[in-house]
Amino acid sequence: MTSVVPARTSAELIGAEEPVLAHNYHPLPVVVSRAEGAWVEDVEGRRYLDMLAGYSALNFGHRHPALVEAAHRQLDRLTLTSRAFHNDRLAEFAERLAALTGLDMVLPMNTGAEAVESGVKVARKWAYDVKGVPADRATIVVAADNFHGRTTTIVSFSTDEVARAGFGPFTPGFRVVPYNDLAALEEAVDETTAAVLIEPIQGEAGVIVPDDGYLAGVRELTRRKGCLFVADEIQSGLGRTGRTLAVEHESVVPDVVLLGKALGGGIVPVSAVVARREVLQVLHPGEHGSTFGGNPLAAAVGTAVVELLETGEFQRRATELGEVLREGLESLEGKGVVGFRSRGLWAGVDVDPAIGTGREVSERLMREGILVKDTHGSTIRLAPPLTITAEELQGALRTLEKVLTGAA
Ligand code: IF1
Repeated sequence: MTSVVPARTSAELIGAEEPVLAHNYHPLPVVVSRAEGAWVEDVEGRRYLDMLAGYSALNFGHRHPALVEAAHRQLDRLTLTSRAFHNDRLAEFAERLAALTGLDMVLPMNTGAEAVESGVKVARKWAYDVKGVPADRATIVVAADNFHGRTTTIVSFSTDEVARAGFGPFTPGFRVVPYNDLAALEEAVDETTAAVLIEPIQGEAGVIVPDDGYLAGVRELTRRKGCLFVADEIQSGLGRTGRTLAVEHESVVPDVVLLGKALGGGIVPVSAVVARREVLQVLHPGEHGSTFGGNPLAAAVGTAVVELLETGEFQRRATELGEVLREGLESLEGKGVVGFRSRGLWAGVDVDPAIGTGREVSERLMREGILVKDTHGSTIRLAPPLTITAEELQGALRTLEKVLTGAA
C-alpha cells in the first residue's frame, strides 16, 4: 500500500526538488500536472497555453488521442523484447518511416543525442568502408552555434562554452565552420571528410533560417566532394516548418536524416537515423545497438506518428498558421520586437533588451498564461503544438504584445 502523501502545492513541490534533484535546469516556477492539446494545467489548476511544446517534441499536442490509443493498445500486448528477438511492430515502423522521408533504411534509437551519436558512427564507418578514408582519419564538418545534444562527443563539437566547460577531454575529428557559409564549407571539406552535419534551421541558436540556396548548396557540395550530407531534423522535422522535413523547403534529399522528439509523439522517446541503403548497410550484427532502440511500444507510437504525418494535415496547418504567426510578429516589430526569424509554426523572436531578458519576458508571459522558453540573451522561441487553433495563436500574440508594451 503506497503511503498517501497529502497533495503538495506548487511551491512545496519546487522546494522538495531542491535538495534531491540535480540543478541542471532553471525551470520557470510552474508545476504542470495535467495537459491536453495545446494547454497545460498546474497543480493549483491554473491553465497555460504551451508555446514551447517540449522543444518540438509535442508537435501533435499533449496526449493526441490517436497516439494515446496506439500506446494503450500496445501496453496491453507487448512493450519490450530487446533486439535479441524480432517484434511484430518494427517492420511496419521502419517501412513507413523510410517512405515518409524518401530514404531507404532505418536505425531505430531512443533520444535525439543517440540518433546524432549513431549518425556520427555510421558516417565514420561509411568513410572507412565505402569512401576509403584511412583508419581513424575521418573528419566531420559541423556549424558554429550548433546544437545536437549533450553527450561528451556531441559537446566536443559545440561552440557553446557553457555546454562544454568541465566535460573534457573531447572527441577529435570535427571541424567547425560558420553556419550559412558555403565558401567556408568548401574549404573545410576534403578527402578525409565523412560528412557535413548541420541543422537545416538552427534551433537553440535562435531559430536561424539559412539563406535560400544554402541547403541546396550543401547538397551539391557534399555530392561533388564525395561526402555525406547529414541533416539533423530532430527539432526542425516532422511538420514543424510546414513540411515533413525542413530540407523540403529547398527540395533537398540528404544522405542521412536524424529524427527524434516528435517521432515519439510526446509519449515515449523515439529517435532514428534514416538513410540511403549504401550508408546504413555499413552496420553489421554486433557493431551497434541499444537496449530500447526499436522496442515495440516505441515502434507502435512511432508508426501512429508517421500515420498522422502521412495525411499532410499537420504540415498544412503549420504552413497556414505559420502565416498568422509571421504576420503577428511583423506587426510587433517596433513594439518591443527588434527582429525575428520564422518558418512554419516556429519562430525565434528577438526582444528589445531594454524590455528585459528572454527569461524575464518568459516569466511575464507565464504570469499571463503563456509558456515559452528563452534561448539566449533576449531571444525567445515560439514553437506551439501544430494542433493549436488560429484563435489560440492570435490570443498568444495579443498577450505577447501586452507584455512587450507593458500593458500586462
Ligand atoms: C536540453 C536545447 C532545443 C536538438 C537537435 C539533437 C538534440 C536536440 C537539433 C538532442 C535537443 C533539446 C535538448 C534539451 C532542450 C532542447 C533544445 F535548448 F537544448 F537546444 F530544442 F533547442 N538535435 N534539443 O534540438 O536530442 O537528446 O535531447 O533528445 O538539453 O535542455 P535529445
